[in-house]
Parts: sequence; structure tokens; C-alpha cells
Amino acid sequence: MPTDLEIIAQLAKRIGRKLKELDKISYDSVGYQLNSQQQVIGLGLYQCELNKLPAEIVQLQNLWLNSNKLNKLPAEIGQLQNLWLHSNKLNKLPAEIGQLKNSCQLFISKNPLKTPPYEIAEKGISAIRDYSQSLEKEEEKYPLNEAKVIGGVGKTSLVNRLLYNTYNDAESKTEGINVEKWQVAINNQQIRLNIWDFGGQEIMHATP
Ligand SMILES: Nc1nc2c(ncn2[C@@H]2O[C@H](COP(=O)(O)OP(=O)(O)OP(=O)(O)O)[C@@H](O)[C@H]2O)c(=O)[nH]1
Ligand SMILES: [Mg+2]
Repeated sequence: MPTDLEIIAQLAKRIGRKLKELDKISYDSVGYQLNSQQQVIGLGLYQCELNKLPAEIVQLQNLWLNSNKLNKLPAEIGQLQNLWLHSNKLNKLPAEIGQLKNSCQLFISKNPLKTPPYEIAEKGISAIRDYSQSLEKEEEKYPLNEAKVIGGVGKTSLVNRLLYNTYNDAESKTEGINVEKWQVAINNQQIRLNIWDFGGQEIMHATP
């Protein structure tokens, strides 16, 4: 397991920015905050062109990611007390955001948010949780189908274009499998589709 400081060093390299230790993180900080055990408890990445949140940093308490290009959040965001996502490209919040504590502060303005609608998201975690639960109940009424995306280059890009009409020319490689839900109307019938986006590497290991 890399230490928190090693993770910070890797992250700094990946985004090509210097990350400094700071006493306090605020909306335009670029740096990190340590506790007395040298654990990173706060991270600010203002305007860092970040399009994907590294999964390793999700044990943090305070995460400030204002003015980036995030269009997805990892599902594992459990421990946060403050999550600042002002000015990103998020059009949906993962259902796992409902697992955050009700007291977690979420700042989500200036995102092209569709699910949940912005009016719900700004009410906070418990409103988001209620909304995704009611959505799940509603969804259960429709038939569920599965689609598996395997093959050469461009799987994730294809899924993103279909679901979100976005394209990222620096798409990072998919680790494992990423399942995206899509609700689509075909011949006037609502259909639920789970799209399984496989990482190229993993599928090769799994099929000797
Ligand atoms: N020129 C061009 N580049 C593409 C196209 N589709 C994807 N790419 C680029 O090719 C790279 C890999 O695309 P991904 O969509 O991540 O490919 P993937 O099949 O999901 O790859 P793994 O997750 O590693 O299996 C990214 O840099 C994309 O921007 C395309 O149609 N044309
Ligand atoms: Mg991929």
C-alpha cells in the first residue's frame, strides 16, 4: 500500500502540477492538508484539468475539486465530510453518493446535472438518497437487459457518446468492469439496459 504522501506525489505527476502542503484548503486551493499522523485529510485541486478522480484518494474527509472536467465520480466516496464539485462536467451523481453521511456538505453548482435534477442535489445528501431510491422503485417496472462491450479500442468512448454525448480524447483505460445504467425508449417502450464496459486488460486475463 503506498502511503498517502506517495499517492499525492503520483497524483501531482499525473496532473503535472505541484501539490503543496497547506494549513487550510479552500475553493481555489491546489494542495493537500495533513493530520498529525501524516495522513492526507484534505485535498484541493482547483482548475487542474482533472477528468477522473483517482480511486486511491477516496478516504479523504475534505475534497475540493472546483473547476475541473470531471464527468464521472468513482462509486467509493464513502468517508467525505465536504465535497466541492462546483464547475465540473457532471451530468449524474452515482447512487453511492447516498451513502455519504447526511452531514456531508456537497457543493455541486455549475454542473450539467440531470440525475438527480439540480433542484434535488442542492438540498443535500438525504434528498439525493430519497430521489435515487424512488428512481430505483420506478425502474423496476421496466424490463432489464444487459449489453457487454468488448473488442478493440474505443469501448468506453462509445459508451460515453451513447449515454452522455461526450467525448474525451484522454480517456483513461478502464480498470476491471464499469457497469453503466441506461434507460432508453425503443418503439415507445422504456427499456433498462445495463452496459458492461470491460477493461481491455482484464478481458484478456479472463479468456485464456
Ligand atoms: N481517433 C479516434 N480516437 C478514438 C476513437 N475512439 C476512442 N478513441 C481514443 O482512443 C483511446 C482509447 O479509447 P477508450 O474509449 O478508452 O478505449 P477502451 O476500449 O475503453 O480502452 P480500455 O478501457 O483500455 O479497454 C482514447 O484516447 C480515445 O480518446 C475514435 O473513434 N477515433
Ligand atoms: Mg475503457
